[in-house]
Amino acid sequence: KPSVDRKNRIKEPKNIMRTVDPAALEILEYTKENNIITAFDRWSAQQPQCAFGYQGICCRICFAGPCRIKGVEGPGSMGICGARDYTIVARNAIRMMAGGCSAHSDHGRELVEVLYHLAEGHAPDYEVRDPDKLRRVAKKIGLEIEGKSDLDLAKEVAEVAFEDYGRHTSEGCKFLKANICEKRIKKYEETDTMPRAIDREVVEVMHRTHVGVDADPVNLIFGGIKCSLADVTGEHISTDISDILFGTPKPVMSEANLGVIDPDKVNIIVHGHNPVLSQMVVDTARELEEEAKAAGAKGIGISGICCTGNEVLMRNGVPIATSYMAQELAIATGAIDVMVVDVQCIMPGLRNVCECFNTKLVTTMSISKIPGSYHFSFEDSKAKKSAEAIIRLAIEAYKDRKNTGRPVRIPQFKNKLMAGFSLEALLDLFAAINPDNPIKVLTDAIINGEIAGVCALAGCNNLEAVYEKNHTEIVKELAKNNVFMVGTGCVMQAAAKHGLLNYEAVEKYAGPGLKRFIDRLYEANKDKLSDKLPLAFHMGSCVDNSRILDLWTEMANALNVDVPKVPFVATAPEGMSEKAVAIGTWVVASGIPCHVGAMPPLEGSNLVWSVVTCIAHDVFGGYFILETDPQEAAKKLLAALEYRAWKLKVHM
Ligand code: XCC
Repeated sequence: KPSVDRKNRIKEPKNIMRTVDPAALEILEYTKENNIITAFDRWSAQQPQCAFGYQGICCRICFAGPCRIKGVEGPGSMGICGARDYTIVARNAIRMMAGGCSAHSDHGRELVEVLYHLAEGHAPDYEVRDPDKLRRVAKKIGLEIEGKSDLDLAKEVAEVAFEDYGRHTSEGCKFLKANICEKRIKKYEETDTMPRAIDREVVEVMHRTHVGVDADPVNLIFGGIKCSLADVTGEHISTDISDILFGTPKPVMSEANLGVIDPDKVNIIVHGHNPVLSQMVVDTARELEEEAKAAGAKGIGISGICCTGNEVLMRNGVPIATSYMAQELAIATGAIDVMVVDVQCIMPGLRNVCECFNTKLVTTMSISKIPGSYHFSFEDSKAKKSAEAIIRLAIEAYKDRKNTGRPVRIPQFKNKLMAGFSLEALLDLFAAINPDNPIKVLTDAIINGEIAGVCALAGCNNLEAVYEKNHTEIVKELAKNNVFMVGTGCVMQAAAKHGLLNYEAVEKYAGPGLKRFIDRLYEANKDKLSDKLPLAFHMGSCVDNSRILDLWTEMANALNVDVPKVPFVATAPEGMSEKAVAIGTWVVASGIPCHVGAMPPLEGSNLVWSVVTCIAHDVFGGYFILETDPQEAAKKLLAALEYRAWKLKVHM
């Protein structure tokens, strides 16, 4: 069991500043003085949180309840229907997986629709920016590519992706099977966890968790694993089609933290997840730069929050304003004219903060509206027009901000970063050393002991931990111990904000082997890089965890082993969302040890706890490490890597 001290956690004083981010601390002081309520205050107000919910033993699936599990014996130890703790915990957990799968995959569906509409001539503002990627993806999913135009091929790729959402036969999702190794395909077929179609697996989870259906916790969890593998299918579709439409990322320099905001620019924050919107805003802003200048501004300043921020960082070097938990604090700088949002991780609490500073909050998706905000419907047939309207709204808001002389406060904290490491970009770096077998550069470095292995950094912010403390401590500890790190999502925004995505961090924190490895990579590539390489390699948004799956698949194939033998681990130091639950589950089902640093609601059932932390290992080779102490977590991740690397060398 992890070192969770729940009693201490809930006794923490109300005014505690729960972050190590100096910019957030500065703004939190201001919001406190001015009674502006943010997530940090709401977190305190929620304490102590309901212990039943916290442990996953509150059942609200039917309204005969809510039922809570009290004790281990007698009628109170079961729900009204007789459901035991293990059934309730497992049902709640797999419903979270279905929620995560829905979010990632519906985001993917939007992209498939844009690609399809583009091929049909109905999305004139979009184009195929990476035809090579289109051809690589088409080939991988089994399409004939010779003699076909980009648009014809785009339509065929979109059609296969649509099938992955709604196939009625059981051969398995093509975007999954095309990207995993043979042994994993066999494993999923044997364990009946190969997803048939994305929508189908979500529906099946909702069905089997309905009152009076599946009560077997192991059977429930296997259903959740199948749905989580549907989740990674949707993520892969999202990544592949984003690259086709907007370009496959290459190394790019930028900056992160609230200091990137320039009060003399028309400031727009893009927030949410879908590049269909954010990329269009970025492209259109370039064209409307003169209008902003005519209004007296230095230009248009776009910065990003959450994963849509990561999308435009990766492809355009758009700076990161902050990560999920500090989204309201960015508004409280007073310098943001418009925040434009699409889907996921957008706090409804933003609206009140925007009101305090006259920031225009603009929603764009019909499924994601916030009372009191502006809504500009964003359809792919008129995407550019909507983007123009949003930018002109920002220019008007800027004029108003300057005319009224509203004060701004921008904490002077920002750090340089290098991002843009798609799998293609990473392999390209390796290819400069070994053009015939690029991935061998990485696997050889592990076998000869130069680096300890690879760790994927992923996931959100959760105030259960001190904001961004787990992220930064784990990165530093793994670096010291020569772990090569790749990552996605808000953890990489945290790393960037704290100066961990640049070469200075290599000099400061990398162990000798890791430093030698990163230096060697740089030396072989310095002609094409504008700066030295970073301590950790930013691979994109959360759907781009699919790039990380591709990385361990490449490594497993190069080593001629199944994934559970690859010295590869993952961590979500401050996991929070349903999407994180789905990701963690397919990571484990891939055969990777996966640490989570904020406690998921599983503690109410010893049986489920042992399934996810132990039995999963026997079946899939991966398992969860649930550990809230970042130093302990780093030790456990390092031990897992050491064991795998040792075994690998013994069998070489
Ligand atoms: Fe949301 Fe993707 Fe989590 Fe950040 S990492 S809090 S899910 S934005 Ni995806």
